[in-house]
Amino acid sequence: MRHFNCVILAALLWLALATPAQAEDGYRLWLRYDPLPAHVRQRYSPDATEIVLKTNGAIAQSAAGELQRGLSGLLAKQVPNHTVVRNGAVVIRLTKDTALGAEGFSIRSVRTAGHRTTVIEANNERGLLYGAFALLRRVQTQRSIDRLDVRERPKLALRMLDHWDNLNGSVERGYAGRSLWDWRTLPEWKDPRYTDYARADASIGINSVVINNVNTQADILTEPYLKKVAALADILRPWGIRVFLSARFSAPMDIGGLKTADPLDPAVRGWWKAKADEVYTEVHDFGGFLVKANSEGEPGPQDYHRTHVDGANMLADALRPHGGIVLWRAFVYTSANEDRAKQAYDEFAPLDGKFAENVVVQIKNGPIDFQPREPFHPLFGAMPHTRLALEAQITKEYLGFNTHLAYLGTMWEEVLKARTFRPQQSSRVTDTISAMAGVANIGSSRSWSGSQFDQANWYAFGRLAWEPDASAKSIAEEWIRMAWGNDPRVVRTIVPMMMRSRQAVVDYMTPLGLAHLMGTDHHYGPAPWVSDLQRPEWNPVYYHRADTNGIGFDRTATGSNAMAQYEPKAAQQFSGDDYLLWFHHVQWDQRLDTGRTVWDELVWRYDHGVDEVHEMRRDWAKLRGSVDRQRFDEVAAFLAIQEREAKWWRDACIAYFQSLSHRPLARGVAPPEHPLSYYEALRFPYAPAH
Ligand code: BDP
Repeated sequence: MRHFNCVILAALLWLALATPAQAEDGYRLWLRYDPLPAHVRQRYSPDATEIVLKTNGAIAQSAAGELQRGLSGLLAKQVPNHTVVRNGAVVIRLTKDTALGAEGFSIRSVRTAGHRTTVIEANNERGLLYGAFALLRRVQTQRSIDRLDVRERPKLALRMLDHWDNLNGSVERGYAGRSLWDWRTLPEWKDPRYTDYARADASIGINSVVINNVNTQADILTEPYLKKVAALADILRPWGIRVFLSARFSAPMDIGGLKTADPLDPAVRGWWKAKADEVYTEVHDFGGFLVKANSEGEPGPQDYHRTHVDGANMLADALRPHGGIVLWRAFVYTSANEDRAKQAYDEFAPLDGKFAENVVVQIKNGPIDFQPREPFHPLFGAMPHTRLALEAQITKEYLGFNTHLAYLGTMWEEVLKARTFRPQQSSRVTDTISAMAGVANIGSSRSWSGSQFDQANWYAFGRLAWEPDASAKSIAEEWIRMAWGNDPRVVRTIVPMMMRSRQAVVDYMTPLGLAHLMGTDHHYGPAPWVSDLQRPEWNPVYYHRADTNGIGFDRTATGSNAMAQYEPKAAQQFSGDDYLLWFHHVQWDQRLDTGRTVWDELVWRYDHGVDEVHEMRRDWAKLRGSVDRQRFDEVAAFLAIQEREAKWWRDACIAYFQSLSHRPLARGVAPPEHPLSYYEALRFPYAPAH
């Protein structure tokens, strides 16, 4: 009996040691702070022994608290807060160093009163916070903190997440559960998760958050909601984050009882002024309004024959006394007779210089709508006298939702570094913007983003908004080290998976510059055959223009001439196959540089995309046992879904395009699994988030 008890005890002990206290589910994001291996910890042993905070604002306290938490975890020892400086102290203090700007920081190894210390300095507390996270990042990725002399400042002043969260708790195009914000229990209940969210944002330099959907109800501007917004603002503020709201242009009518929302009507202008005053009494550092106007049926100034300038400047006037700004979106397309890709440029370029100085025009990365690949939006560089924001979509509405692994760092790098050749010869997209806004991929899911790898897109967005010249590859590596650990084999395996992943999606969904072939409304899966929707530009056939002779949208001078919206030299960047069918209608038999005909190349790319996913699966399988079990399994399962859906895309698109091209498949190419009619008949009434 005694022996039996001992065996049970031993078994229990083994179980307790072998099972982690809490399975890894991704909740901790990249802020995992698990102890580094002992021999690595050694390297940091003379440093980081205590935190000395020389200033006492709330944001600085967040910085010190996070450092204490992070260093204690990583170095597996208590790193206390102290008031006196001793050997190894991390000192956090304000300074006056104009070169660091409002949010920059320095981290230096210096001797303070004979002691060896690491000093984080900034002109204001937000810089201290970013400096603290930068130091933690170094330790977490096992870089030296010896002899440091680091100086950083963000290139863009406004680094923003746009949540498309609705007041009923759903998230438009959200694949990560419900909204983070629980409007029913706010303002009383301040879910600790809000603070974890703020920490994650701050760690990558996000300083602004729009908390509600661009397609919004005006109710968010009523008193009860403003109280809830104020509670959220209080939680986000110590992490350097300002709250913005999407404002519905018709609010003066919807909730104000006015008969019009005409921006030149004195009563309307008065209403917005009073509303702005009210918002600022609730949230003294409120950021401003984001507006989707006269876009996809949303109300706007054109309803009253006024211009975007009239609308934006009216709101700018109301916010100006308080230091607020207006983010006015340029996502517009209304004319059935004009190429959709041209319309935003045609409407906004002539308005350059007319917007108030506290208006920022927010432009999607490409001229259509967050497609897997688009050329950069021609408005970048075309409005030199207007502040511009680049809007990217972090949530992968058009890139396989949360179950497809697609690292978007490479996509954003492509657009940010694209050369506009205006206003200067040397200009790139990044030189033409003062802000970046990312449509968030965050929700109530335990992993925040609905998948482990979609966290990388949140991370990369913030890091690129801080430093748009950073390389997507180094950001990927940094994230992997923080989220999956520093094991060189893990890093070596995941970096190429991530770096190739977005091109794989392009290839199995919309290769060679195709766009918008997704299912109607929900955008789940392929539907290139759809041609019966009310407006021409809602139909995939509008975009690919395939028939028996050829395929592609002619946007050269013989077609819509959208090409002319770019500087001629900039347009040269689109001469490769990646943009072929975006700008040209070509014959199926035309031969490309690859030696294949357009038809064969199209099929080759579809196949290649599927092959790439197959390889990602194979590479991931090699990591079994090298990363924690739960996250490993989730990624493996999602990659299996991705491969199945990639094949579905490939098969459906080849079946459809072959029904038009009437060309045979090259030797060795597998025919689609089912006839075209099978794919056409698929229905998805429960596809998420639309
Ligand atoms: C489209 C989305 C739609 C958004 C719209 C926008 O499908 O849900 O409302 O963008 O950006 O891509 O306003």
